[in-house]
Amino acid sequence: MAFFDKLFSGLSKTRKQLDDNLAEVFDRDRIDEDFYDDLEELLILSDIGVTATQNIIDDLRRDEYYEHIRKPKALGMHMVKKIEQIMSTCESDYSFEEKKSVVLVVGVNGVGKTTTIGKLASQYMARGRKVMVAAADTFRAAAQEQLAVWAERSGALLVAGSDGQDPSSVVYDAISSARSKDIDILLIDTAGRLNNKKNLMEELAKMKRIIDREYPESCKETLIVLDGATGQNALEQARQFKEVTDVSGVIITKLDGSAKGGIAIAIQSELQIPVKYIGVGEGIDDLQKFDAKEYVRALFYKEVNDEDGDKEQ
Ligand SMILES: Nc1nc2c(ncn2[C@@H]2O[C@H](COP(=O)(O)OP(=O)(O)OP(=O)(O)O)[C@@H](O)[C@H]2O)c(=O)[nH]1
Ligand SMILES: [Mg+2]
Repeated sequence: MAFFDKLFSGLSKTRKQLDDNLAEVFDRDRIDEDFYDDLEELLILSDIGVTATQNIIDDLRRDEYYEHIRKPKALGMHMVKKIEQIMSTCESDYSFEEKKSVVLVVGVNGVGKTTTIGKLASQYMARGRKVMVAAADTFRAAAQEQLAVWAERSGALLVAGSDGQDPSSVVYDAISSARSKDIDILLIDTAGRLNNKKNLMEELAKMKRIIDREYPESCKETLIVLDGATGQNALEQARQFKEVTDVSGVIITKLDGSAKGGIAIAIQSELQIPVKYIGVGEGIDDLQKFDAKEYVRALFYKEVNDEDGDKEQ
């Protein structure tokens, strides 16, 4: 199945709940307080979140007034366009891919960090970049092996620590190896769980310090991986990681399952961190750069394809 089709079917639950009801609201003949109330409720239910919803509604009220939008349908199309704009990434969001960079991949356990690193490594290798992956998840015994499999599959070099080794020392070793081997992109896999959350966060901060100290001239990227099926929890996780470290991008995985599709919008508007990649499955090609246009098309199918909104019937 093509990437878009997986995304489209993964978001079907959200779309059914959101899009069908939106169609009813946008089909009304006037814009009034009921219209805004109902729209607000629908957006919040789809996991777009209170803050993002509030921003969207405020924007719509302003644009209705200043741009003299009179028809609910026109305002609906306007809303979708706005969301697409909010979600659009810039080219510079991916500039690290073309430089010498260190990418720290963080997130709670089970969200898909190791798998995502494997997919990224494969894709960068296929584009001719020299890639190294570092297994700084020394907490879980199987973690190193799992990354080793991906390294083998992608052809990326692997630096692994021993079980229980200080993760920061693995990072240290990986950086010196990456520098001596002229590696382009170093991807660092981290543990999703330590004995407690405080340790996890402290460990991350320490790894960041090592990267800054040992490889100051590199382009530094911290990507947080979030499971798209966990809705508002994912937002909360992103918030917590953002408190302790500069997160430069978000990766939302598992958008092929019964994902709560609005969560990407919530994260972008509440935390102002761009969603850079999305995952829609376990295969190498099931990770792609986030495409705001496709995402919006998958989520608001009826609003976007008003004339031929029959794909789902
Ligand atoms: N359906 C689906 N499954 C995924 C996706 N990404 C990862 N997974 C699966 O999610 C499970 C957990 O993935 P891991 O990569 O091991 O997650 P992790 O964050 O490294 O987990 P820890 O190392 O325990 O913290 C695996 O079974 C993956 O195959 C995705 O986009 N879609
Ligand atoms: Mg892992």
